[in-house]
Amino acid sequence: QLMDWMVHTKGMNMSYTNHAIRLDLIYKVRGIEAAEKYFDGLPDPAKNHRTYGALLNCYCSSKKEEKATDLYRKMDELGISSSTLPINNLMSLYMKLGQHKKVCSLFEEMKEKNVKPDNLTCCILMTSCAALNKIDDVEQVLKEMEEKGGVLGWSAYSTLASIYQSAGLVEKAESALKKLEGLVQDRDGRQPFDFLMSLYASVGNLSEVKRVWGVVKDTFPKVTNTSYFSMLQALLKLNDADYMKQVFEEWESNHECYDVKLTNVMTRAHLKNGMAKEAEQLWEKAKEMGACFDSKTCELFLDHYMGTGDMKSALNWVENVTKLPKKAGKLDPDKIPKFSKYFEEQKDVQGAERFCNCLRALGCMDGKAYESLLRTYLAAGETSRSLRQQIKDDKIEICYDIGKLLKRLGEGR
Ligand SMILES: *[C@@H]1O[C@H](CO)[C@@H](O)[C@H](O)[C@H]1NC(C)=O
Ligand SMILES: *[C@@H]1O[C@H](CO)[C@@H](O)[C@H](O)[C@H]1NC(C)=O
Ligand SMILES: *[C@@H]1O[C@H](CO)[C@@H](O)[C@H](O)[C@H]1NC(C)=O
Ligand SMILES: *[C@@H]1O[C@H](CO)[C@@H](O)[C@H](O)[C@H]1NC(C)=O
Ligand SMILES: CC(=O)N[C@H]1CO[C@H](CO)[C@@H](O)[C@@H]1O
Repeated sequence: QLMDWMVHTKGMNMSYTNHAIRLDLIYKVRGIEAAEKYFDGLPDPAKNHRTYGALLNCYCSSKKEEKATDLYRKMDELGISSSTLPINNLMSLYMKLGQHKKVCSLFEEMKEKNVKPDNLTCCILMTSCAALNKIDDVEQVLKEMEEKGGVLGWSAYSTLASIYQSAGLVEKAESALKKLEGLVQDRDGRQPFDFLMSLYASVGNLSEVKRVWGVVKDTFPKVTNTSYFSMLQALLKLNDADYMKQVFEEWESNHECYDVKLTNVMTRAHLKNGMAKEAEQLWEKAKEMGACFDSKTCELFLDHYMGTGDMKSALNWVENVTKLPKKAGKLDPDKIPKFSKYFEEQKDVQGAERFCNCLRALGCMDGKAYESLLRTYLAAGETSRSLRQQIKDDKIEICYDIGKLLKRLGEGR
């Protein structure tokens, strides 16, 4: 809107860079076709490496392989394809599409054209070689880049470490992590440390996770929730419940904004260790602090209780789902028959009614749910005067099966 105003209202001339930025914005806001149209409408001198590059980026982001490849060839003909950014973009597209051989041949092309690879080129290439199961080639790529000097930053070694870890090469992964840490500079911020904790956890090295956590606390005046999140996730991977608790409590007593994501990690840990009561207490405490569970929380508890067959506690969490904001409040449809069956078998009318109230609140009360509710009444030998009316109120058709069940319950017309 601001750019539209600059051009149409203020009559300002756009620089070529502005055209490229605008193209990118148009793509993000209005989609690929609008971006194409904008590009086609540009005056010839504005169709340069920047705007071509921006359009190529749109094609790559939306995974339009053919259009991206064609455009790149066109840029080649115009002699404007020889720079790192467009080639990285295309490589990244091929990598995402699993066309790893094409990534490698683009790299060859890059060398022929004398284009300088950067961190990202290196990460994409290594990932593609690893996907082709060619660890030797990964090392070769890295060696080539190292020899060029000054190209690689910490991110290349984080990719390398994660490749080694996936391949089960723990020692090599650890030595890549040492290299990573050596390359971290002040301006890189906290992110490399989050990677370090996560990767050390993946190779199972608790003492290094704790050491890096110490570095984070010494280096930064404030530990962010993101860092706490990385640390808790790392400890969850290593299954160190005691230390997790210590870290969580430290955050709980220092936090500025309550972040339910952290409480969810802690919940996951408790449930994994069969400590449902502790997990519930976390949320009672969160409630006192004015925080509320989210849909992830409900899913964690529901899966846990349904897995252990504790359907009464599971029902509590279905009730909690109904308290979520409208959009988030959803119940996995596969779960519904399991509840219905349970209440029928238990002849638990009260539970079945509570469950149906939830379905109603979530907008998924239907004929099937009523059939089960009626069967539960029958099994329990109970009846209710208002069932037929309630079905009507819910605007559910009294089909043959429901009619039959109502009759057996002695509910006449
Ligand atoms: C835009 O460019 C045209 C032609 O180069 C020029 O006449 C005009 O004054 C410029 N307008 C502004 C607002 O710079
Ligand atoms: C990317 O490479 C440059 C050197 O070209 C390096 O200074 C920088 O730290 C690297 N970035 C990352 C995230 O590794
Ligand atoms: C963890 O890493 C440190 C430092 O690299 C190493 O000395 C130690 O043996 C490693 N521990 C495990 C359990 O792998
Ligand atoms: C950290 O907190 C902020 C604001 O409270 C939130 O937007 C962000 O998603 C949180 N980060 C993590 C990793 O949970
Ligand atoms: C954390 C939380 O609010 N849990 C509630 C889930 O629902 C049951 C039953 O409605 C309540 O007792 C819990 O307090």
